[in-house]
Formats: sequence, C-alpha cells, structure tokens
Amino acid sequence: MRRTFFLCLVSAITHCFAIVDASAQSPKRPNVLMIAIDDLNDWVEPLGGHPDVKTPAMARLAERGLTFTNAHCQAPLCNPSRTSLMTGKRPSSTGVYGLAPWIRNVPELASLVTMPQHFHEHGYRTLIGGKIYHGGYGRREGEAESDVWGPPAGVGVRPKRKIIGPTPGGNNPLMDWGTFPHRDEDKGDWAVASWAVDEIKKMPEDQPFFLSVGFFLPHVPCYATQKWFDLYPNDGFAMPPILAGDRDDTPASSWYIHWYLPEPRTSWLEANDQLRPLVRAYLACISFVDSQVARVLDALEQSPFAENTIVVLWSDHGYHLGEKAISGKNSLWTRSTRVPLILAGPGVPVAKKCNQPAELLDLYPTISDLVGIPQADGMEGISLAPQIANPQAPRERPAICTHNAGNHSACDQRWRYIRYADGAEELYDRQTDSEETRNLLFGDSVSQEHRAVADRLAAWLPKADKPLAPGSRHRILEKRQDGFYWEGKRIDPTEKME
Ligand SMILES: [Ca+2]
Ligand SMILES: [Ca+2]
Repeated sequence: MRRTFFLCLVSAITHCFAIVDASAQSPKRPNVLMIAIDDLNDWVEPLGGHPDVKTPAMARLAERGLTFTNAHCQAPLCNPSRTSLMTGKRPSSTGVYGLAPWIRNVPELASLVTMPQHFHEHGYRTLIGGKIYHGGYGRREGEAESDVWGPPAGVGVRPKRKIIGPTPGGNNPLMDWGTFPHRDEDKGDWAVASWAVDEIKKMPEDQPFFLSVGFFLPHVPCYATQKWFDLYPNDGFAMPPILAGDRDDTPASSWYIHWYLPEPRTSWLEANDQLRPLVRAYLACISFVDSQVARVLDALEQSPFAENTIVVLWSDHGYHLGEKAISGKNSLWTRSTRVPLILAGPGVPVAKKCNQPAELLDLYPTISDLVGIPQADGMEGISLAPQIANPQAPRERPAICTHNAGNHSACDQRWRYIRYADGAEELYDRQTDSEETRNLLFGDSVSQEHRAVADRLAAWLPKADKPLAPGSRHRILEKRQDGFYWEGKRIDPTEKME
C-alpha cells in the first residue's frame, strides 16, 4: 500500500516536471537517422543470408534493436522501390515501375508528400546525403525535398578501364568488379559517411532532425580496396546455392520481367570464370559499406543524440549472384525481394527479431508512429508499431512486391505466391524450401491445399495496376494484346532465355 502510494507520488511528480518541461520548450521528439544501402540482399549477419559475410556494424545495430527477418521491397529496382518507400504508395498505385520518371515530373504525382517533407512539416530539420532517391532526383534547385543536401551518391575513384573486360548486354561500364590500387577515402560512400559524421557533430540541438544517409555499394561496379577482399580469401567463402535447371518449372514470363539487361546471366559468368570473382567482390563491398555504417553509428553514439535517435537501416532490394540463372535484381523471388530492415532506438526492443511479413512502405507510417507525429494522408503501408511493441504480434497482410504492371509476388510467414501479367503462377513453401526452388503450381497435379494457399495470397494482390506513369523509361515491361513488350519492343518468345 505504502509502496503504491510512493510510486503514485513519484509518478505525479515526474508527470508534473514533464508538464513544466513541455511548457518551457516544445516537446523533444526523437531524431531519426535513416541509413539506406543500395542493392544489398540478405547477406548480412543479422539475416544469415551468407554464412561467411562479415558485417559487424549491422550486427551491432541488430543487437540494440529489432530486425525484421521477413521484410520485402515493393519493387526489385531502385527508382520504384525508393519512390514507394518515400511516398508510402505502391508502384501499382503510382505507375512508377522504371528508373524514370521522378515523381515531381508527373503532374498527378507532383504534390505527393514524401517522408522527409512530412517530417519537415512537423518541425524536423531534414538532411539527405548520398543515394536516397534514384539518380539525381530531388536535388534540383526549386525542389524542396530536404532542408540540407549532402554529397550525391557516387562510385568515387575508378580503375582506368573495366577490370573484367567487356560484358554482354551493351558492355555497361557499371558491370565491373574487383580491386585495384586505391584508398577507402577515395570512395563515394566514404564521402557520404564523412558528411553524415560532420552533420551529426554540428547538428543544432534545439530542433529534432531526420538525417537520411544513402550508401551506393554493394551496387555494381563492386570495387573495394584489397583489405576488404582479404576478408574473403579466394577459397575461403561459400558460393551461393545455384541449382542447375532451377527455372525448368518457372514460366516464360518469369524471364520477360528481366528480359534484356546489362547484368550478366549465370551462363556468361560461368563461361567467363566470373561467378566466383563477382561473389567475392560483392562480399568485399558489403563489408566495406558496413564499415561506413560503423562510422556513422559511432558518430551518433558519441553525440548528444545517442539516446534520443531512432535508427533505421534498409536496402532498396536484393540481388542474385547466379541463383536462378541470373545476376542482378528484377525478379520476384527472395533473392530480389528480401531486404535487411533493422530499427533501433527509443521505444524499440533490444536484440529482438520479428518474422512477420513487413514491407518497406511500412516505414513511413512506422517512423511517424515512433516519433509521435500524425500519419500522412493516403498511406498504403501499415505501421509496424504493433510488431515493435510485440515482435510476435501477428500481421495478416502479406508483403507484396511488384515488377512492372501486373507482375506481383506475395509473402506471408510461410509461402511465396507469384502471378505474372499473363496469369502464369508460382508458389513456394519457404518453410521447407527457403531458396524457392520447387514451384508447387507447376505441372498437372497441383494439390488442393496448394491451390487454396495460392488463392488466399492472390486475393491480396492489387486489384488494378496503374498504367505506366508519363515519362516511364528503363526496364519497362508491358503486356499488350499481342504479347509482352520490353522497352517498347515485342519479345520473341522463341528467343533463347538462359
Ligand atoms: Ca538499388
Ligand atoms: Ca525450380
């Protein structure tokens, strides 16, 4: 009784001080540090996607926060994924499926309020450095996307010529990997991390901040200095599981969604002895970018904001390293859709994992909830606050990924269902087949159970897909009356696929 009274008294006094404090100055909302990484799949220690990968900074972040182990992007490509995350809208709602357009160039989308803008409206100082939006989008004068702009994303120093030589699909200069004499300090991501560190050091303390830091690696070209390659000696790392004939049970339309791309297919990588070098370079770049995450996290921890900042780390989509006959993204399988998503800070549980389905587009409403500002209008994501309060809290809606109009996948805790624009389907039991190799809807003897699972997940897919937004370009697939068109050119279904 006495103890209860005492606690009530303490509570009343604390409450009273809180009121006094609030009247003296505006309530101190948590800051937000958002770290985005480009083309990083689940090869990070907290997700266990590769047995040998070394990502101590991300492991450390996971130790002080909550890792969503079943998080998926809304599009397996930079611009549509980032557009979705930053606007809270699905690609099927905006019609942004390709590397263009930028939303402000589309009259119907121009007034969408992005996450930094929403936070700015609620008193936050916003800063963006590196790759948050695709390309140079948002950086032009007159576009009020951020209060402060840091350096743009960039590769930094490059070798004089491509290390691996010419590649198929147009010999794109980005399609390269390996090491050459240079310094970590000469890399684009180093400059972005340095900028973030400086901004944290000189950050005003009288206004909450929303700092977005976007790293470019392990996006191609996968260049890193020798020390990062030394972490993965040539015979000292596992190769990803690559199953010959894995696509014998996937439909032709699974090829159309990545029909003609600069990313080499596995057949070329194997024929040119480049598969192992690519995997090694990708691992090296992951560890390098992790070291840049460490620099930013260290700066935050040494700052006055250490205790009052929500940290969120995500990647815009995954990456194939030879699995299912391709390298790159632009598929609807786990290699492309599964992404790191880690949150830490005030209100977030420590060293926990949540395997409920989560979508990157949930971040906008989730972070709004975590800092206590109103929800923006028209959010299509669902706040993850219930899972942050209780990582076991069930979530009914599966995570949906879209690659061009009409091609979708849906993941719940166990299954992945895929439907392409021509109606072709796939279903995988990820509980027994985590790499999604056995399409349970292939062949003539589909079980009633599997049909029912497929139909249940299909019901969640967007009912209508917005047509291509004006100005759509790059990696565009369209299903027209007479077949599929890739970048405006009709696909010949008899053409060789692998
Ligand atoms: Ca990307
Ligand atoms: Ca297969």
